[in-house]
Amino acid sequence: MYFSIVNSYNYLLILNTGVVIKTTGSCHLVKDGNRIVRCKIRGIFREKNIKITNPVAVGDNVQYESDNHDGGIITRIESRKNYIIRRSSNFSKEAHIIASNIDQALLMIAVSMPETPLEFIDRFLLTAEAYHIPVVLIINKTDLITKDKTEKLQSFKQTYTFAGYTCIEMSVNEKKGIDSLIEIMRNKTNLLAGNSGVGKSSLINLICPDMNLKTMDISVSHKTGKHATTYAEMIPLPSGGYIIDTPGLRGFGIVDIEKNEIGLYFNDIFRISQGCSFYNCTHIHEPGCAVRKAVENGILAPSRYQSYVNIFTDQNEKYRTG
Ligand SMILES: Nc1nc2c(ncn2[C@@H]2O[C@H](COP(=O)(O)OP(=O)(O)OP(=O)(O)O)[C@@H](O)[C@H]2O)c(=O)[nH]1
Ligand SMILES: [Mg+2]
Ligand SMILES: [Zn+2]
Repeated sequence: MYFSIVNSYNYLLILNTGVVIKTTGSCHLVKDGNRIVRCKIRGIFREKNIKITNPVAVGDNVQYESDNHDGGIITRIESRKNYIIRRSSNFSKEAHIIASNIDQALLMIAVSMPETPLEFIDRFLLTAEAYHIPVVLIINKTDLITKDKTEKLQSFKQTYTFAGYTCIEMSVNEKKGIDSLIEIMRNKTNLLAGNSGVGKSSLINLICPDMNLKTMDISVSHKTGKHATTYAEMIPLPSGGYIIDTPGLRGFGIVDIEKNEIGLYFNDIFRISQGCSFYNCTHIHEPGCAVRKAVENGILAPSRYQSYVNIFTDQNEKYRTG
């Protein structure tokens, strides 16, 4: 899209606008109607306290200048409705915006091959809640769930349904669970995130057969330490809306959330905390804590409480690293 304004010097300035669908280092692909323009950026775009490693993120609405068909220069990033951000590495003051302006995040996990750590899930959910982004959990690779893992799957679903999340069981290999997800995604911009190897790109290849995204057997990725997907990319859905494929995450470092806010964004803990004796209860040591009591009574999953404590006390470095 473009619109023109007449500036004070009385000549016509053409402003092109579009949305960033892929960024690979210094080159950003901007979708402007049916045109895709390769853009660079001019100047430095800054976020508040933290250094952002990628000033332009997939999903950004931008203005760009272009005087030919080959490329353009991004001159402005419109303010973001929301974004998912994580700290790039431990002890680092740098952060990475995974994607912006999203309607919904889909967190894909697997019960095995590779098993997704629960604290990783809770860290992701906390960040999404803090930015008011709804999350749907996709449990992929259900074809690999053996009898001894069935109980684990049930308890997982119970934990996260109690926390207020929709859980979809899926097997991309057996084409199960796809239709209900397509309905949930319709006409929305959906971010697809999760550990490397859970099957994100495989899912998109199934839904959007023309895409042919690169996927990798996890025995290969384990051996080489490589991810199949290296850059986030926004892809149109045949049923309307978009899905954003992202490179696998190892950990999820939390950015910009105050300690006293953590309990507000764990939906289950927040609900239960209404019964704590102290209004500012941290649920760590205070008497009359309804949250600790709920764990003792089997109402709140111990893993949810443990994730809360680890994030609150800034422990468990394993999941803070990029
Ligand atoms: N058994 C089984 N394997 C699956 C399923 N879905 C995907 N896979 C396999 O899992 C491996 C990894 O899949 P990818 O789609 O590359 O995973 P990804 O999440 O995109 O990984 P990154 O791009 O590295 O983040 C591939 O060998 C897929 O064939 C499934 O439902 N069941
Ligand atoms: Mg991938
Ligand atoms: Zn409490």
